Amino acid sequence: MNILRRPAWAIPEREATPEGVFLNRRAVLAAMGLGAGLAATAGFGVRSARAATPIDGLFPAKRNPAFVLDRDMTPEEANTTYNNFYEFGSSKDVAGAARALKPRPWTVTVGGLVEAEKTVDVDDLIKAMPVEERLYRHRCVEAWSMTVPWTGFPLAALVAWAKPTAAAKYVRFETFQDADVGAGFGQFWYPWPYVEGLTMAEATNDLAFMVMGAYGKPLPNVMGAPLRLATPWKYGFKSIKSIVKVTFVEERPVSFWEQLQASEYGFWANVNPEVPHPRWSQASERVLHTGERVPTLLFNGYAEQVADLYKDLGKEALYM
Ligand SMILES: Nc1nc2c(c(=O)[nH]1)N[C@H]1C(S)=C(S)[C@@H](COP(=O)(O)O)O[C@H]1N2
Ligand SMILES: [Mo]
Repeated sequence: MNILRRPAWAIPEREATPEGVFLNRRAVLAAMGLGAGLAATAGFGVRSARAATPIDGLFPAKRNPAFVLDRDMTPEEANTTYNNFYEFGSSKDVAGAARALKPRPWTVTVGGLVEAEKTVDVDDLIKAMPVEERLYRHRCVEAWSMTVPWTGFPLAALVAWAKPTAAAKYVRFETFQDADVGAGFGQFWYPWPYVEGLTMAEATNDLAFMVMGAYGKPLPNVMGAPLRLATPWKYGFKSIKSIVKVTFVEERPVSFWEQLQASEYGFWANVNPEVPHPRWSQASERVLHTGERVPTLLFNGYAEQVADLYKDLGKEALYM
């Protein structure tokens, strides 16, 4: 059994889900030199609800040891049953509705102020990138938090691949929009599609991470399959899910939440315990699953990596 490279955050055997069983079987087959595709066709009792994907072979990715956490990993079960994904409704219980999302085949268009616009299959894009695993904190603006083992690649690598021109000042991200897939699109007062943006300096900071997996396998729909962003020093709404477009632009993008309520949700949205939301304190947060209350940290604990990005922007509303 020692060929099962069980990651440290893995749940105890007795709590293993069918997916966990599937993952371990694939690890065995991989160790034997057999691919996941062969496993599926050879009838090795694949009981997972999750369909095989062209990126299954990238898991488990090597963990980047630079990212260590001060708290336990949020159990996967907790993470996939309490989500914000307004395309599927405004409750936290959207995992069932998100099954309607078809994350493959999926294309991503990378364009705007670039040498040449490219529309690529998401898996071809992922396979061209330096994939690794990182343990990140995540702080929702609603004052709850979680910790996640993400698999992905630095956004900086995507930026380099896109070859933006000198005129590019911001990166704008857009989520899919399809009223046949998500009931949320019927809520006409929301400014669909979901849009987010970063400055070029933020996008090329090492912390900005494009995510295609979590808990050692491809992203579940409800967490933003097949490709999302993770900007852990900012409030969670910046971490846009199910991305179809990445556009390099000169003008600052107006994000989904900013369009909806600019007095409460700004462009920068950096975590700061000393700057309250207009309707609640941001001084502490409720840890998902444990329910524990812990103090919130400046830049969600990532000040060392990102504080410099903001040192000359004093007049901006950096923390909302
Ligand atoms: N497209 C899209 N992206 C989104 C959201 C959303 O509703 N739609 N919610 C955001 C918010 S508020 C949070 S806290 C995180 C939640 O990510 P999770 O469900 O993986 O925990 O996704 C962010 N990205
Ligand atoms: Mo959030």
